[in-house]
Amino acid sequence: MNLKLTLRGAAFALAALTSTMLFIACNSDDDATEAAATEEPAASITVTDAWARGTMDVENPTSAIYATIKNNSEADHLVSASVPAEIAGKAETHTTEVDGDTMKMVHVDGYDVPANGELVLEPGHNHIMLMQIPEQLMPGDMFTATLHFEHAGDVSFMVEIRKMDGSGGMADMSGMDN
Ligand SMILES: [Cu+2]
Repeated sequence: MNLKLTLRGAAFALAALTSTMLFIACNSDDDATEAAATEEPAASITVTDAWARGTMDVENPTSAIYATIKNNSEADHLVSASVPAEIAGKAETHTTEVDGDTMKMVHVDGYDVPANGELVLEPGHNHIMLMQIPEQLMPGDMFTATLHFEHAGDVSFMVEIRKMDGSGGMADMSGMDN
């Protein structure tokens, strides 16, 4: 009898938990849609020349997003970035530091974007690091990424996957070993 009660209690708790989770999921979806709809007309931030390194034939692939971010408003801060789960499980704001004669990447707390200025994400400097990549990123493919700004909110844009050296074609794979 005790067991029956416990099972019923557990089932009830599970049902309650499931409905709470559904509610949260729906709620955050709505928020995202609203934010995108209200943020877009202002266009205080524009993202151009966005590309990511292809990962062809690499074990434990990583990649990075590079782009030019123009700010047509007051000073802002790029807080974080996100990409679809099928592209990468993790997107981090990184910079590259020179340590003696080696270069290393460090996770930074986002980047300042000057008023009416620009922030350039480029190889060897600031970049959005992509990790936990489930499938190789093939040059020529595209995906949508979103940058989260302190003031401008969410800005989504298309990212083109290119070869390691940033060119578009697939013939030259000479950049693979760095
Ligand atoms: Cu990195």
